[in-house]
Amino acid sequence: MIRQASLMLAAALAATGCHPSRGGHAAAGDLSVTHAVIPAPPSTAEASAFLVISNGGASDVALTGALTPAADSVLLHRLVGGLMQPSAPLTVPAHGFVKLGPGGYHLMLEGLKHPLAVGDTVTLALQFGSGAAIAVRVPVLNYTDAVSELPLR
Ligand SMILES: [Cu+2]
Repeated sequence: MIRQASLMLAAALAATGCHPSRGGHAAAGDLSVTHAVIPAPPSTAEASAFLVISNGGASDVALTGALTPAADSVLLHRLVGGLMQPSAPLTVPAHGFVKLGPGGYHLMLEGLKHPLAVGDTVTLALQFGSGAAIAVRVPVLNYTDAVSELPLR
């Protein structure tokens, strides 16, 4: 019976063209967040979050900020020449997407209220220039697992 159930699950997943993902996901209107992960940070003070934001609408939308109960603040950062820099609001193009991942943009959780470890879940509320907001529950995974949740491009 268990084997039959797992075969049925596999068939259902194949039918949706979707692989089981541990990354957090949520949507509001034309915007969706997928593949949201936090690599377990080596630091007790800060952590980075990776995710993909898709915009199904006809207008560009800017990611203007984010909040979490798990940290004092969340900043948009970009890696430039190996150094993290604060970034201006990030445009999610109409009918397009942006990926926040290693070597590029990421959300930086600064002033962690408590250390984050594998197995924890953090709620991130993303804020957009359109007034839209999306809250997504983001799992903390080890670095390799977190990065493997992200699409390759
Ligand atoms: Cu950073």
